[in-house]
Amino acid sequence: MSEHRSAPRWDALWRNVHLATLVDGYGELRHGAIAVQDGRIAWLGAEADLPAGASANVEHDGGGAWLTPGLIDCHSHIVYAGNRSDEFEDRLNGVPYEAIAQRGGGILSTVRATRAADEDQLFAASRARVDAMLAEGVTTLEIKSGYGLDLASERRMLTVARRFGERLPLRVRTSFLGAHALPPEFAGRADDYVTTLAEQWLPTLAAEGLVDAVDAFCEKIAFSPAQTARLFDAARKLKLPVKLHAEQLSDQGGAALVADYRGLSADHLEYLSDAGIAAMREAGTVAVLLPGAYYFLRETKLPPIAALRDAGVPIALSTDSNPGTSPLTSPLLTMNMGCTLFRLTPQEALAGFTRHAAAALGLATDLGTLEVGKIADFALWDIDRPADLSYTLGLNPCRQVVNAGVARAPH
Ligand code: DI6
Ligand code: FE
Repeated sequence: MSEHRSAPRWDALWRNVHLATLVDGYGELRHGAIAVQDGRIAWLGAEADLPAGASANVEHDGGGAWLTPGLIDCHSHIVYAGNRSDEFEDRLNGVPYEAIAQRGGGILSTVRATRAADEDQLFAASRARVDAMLAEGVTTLEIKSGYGLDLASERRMLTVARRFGERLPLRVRTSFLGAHALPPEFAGRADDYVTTLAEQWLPTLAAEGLVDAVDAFCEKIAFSPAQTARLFDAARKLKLPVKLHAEQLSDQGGAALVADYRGLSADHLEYLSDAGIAAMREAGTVAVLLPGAYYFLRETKLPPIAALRDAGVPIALSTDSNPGTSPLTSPLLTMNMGCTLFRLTPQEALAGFTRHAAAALGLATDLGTLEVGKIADFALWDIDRPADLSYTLGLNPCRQVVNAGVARAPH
């Protein structure tokens, strides 16, 4: 029998695009084409090298746009009710922070609003923020719990997060952040609270399929390394990956702790030590930098970016979208902040929202770069070169988004 290669017919094909594959640096491939079969990338290369007679059921003319992997926001607290613009305004009018805290402000005011919202209200309250992400090419979004702080409300937050993944063109990964703050019901009993999280709430919510990873806020004003370790032990028993809010306000050795558990990521990291960097490198733990919180808190201590870079620790960037310290829903503005505030290069900023963000969610085999076999999540941009994505403030050049091979308008 003679070998006969018929011309491929794919599900979908984009021609007339410049590809930034992010495989090696930007991985620029000008005048390219990319084909999709069964939701995954089946072929990519120069358009001139398309196999003879190649065609597709749906053919797109990219109009000379740049096509990147869909953006991945790997750290968000985007599901919550209410907001804290009142506190923001009061503080700028000179009301002391303590006075705001005394009247129940801060995280606990978001907890009250979130507890009071039912599922539909919570979904509606968060919808505009998620839509803003979708408009800027986000195809995968991590969403944390942590404003419920009782079992029913934590469950409701995670259920709403899942609902975003079901109802919108979005892949959602959830993280259980019960260890975000101490709820009033456990005042003065932090160890009991952690026991309740580790032995009851986490196993229950995990059994309900609501938890993809476990996170904690390891800080003087939150949970200690020993308490964090107890929670991580519970995660390990359930075979759930861990990540950590580490070294945001002080050096607690959190990065080394999460690296010890082969954690996916250590996030924030302004006060990260050399020992923490070494541990992360050793474990392959991703550094997730959050310039929005650095900006909004008017922090002055920079994360040790050069040392992370020198050590070869992968650096992801994320919005940290939350009502208290980063009311930010723009990946593109975050990339700009990564460059201006943290001196990342535009290439590092884009890798931080694609390749390394995928690794921070444990999804690197399927997402984050343009490679044959990976899921066909793309964003198309009307830009001259990839650096434009980090360069402008407030412009959104996203022209089309593709989720597993299915194209949609960004907004
Ligand atoms: N670090 C933060 O910056 C936010 N959570 C955390 O662990 C603050 C969240 C808030 O103030 O609502
Ligand atoms: Fe956070």
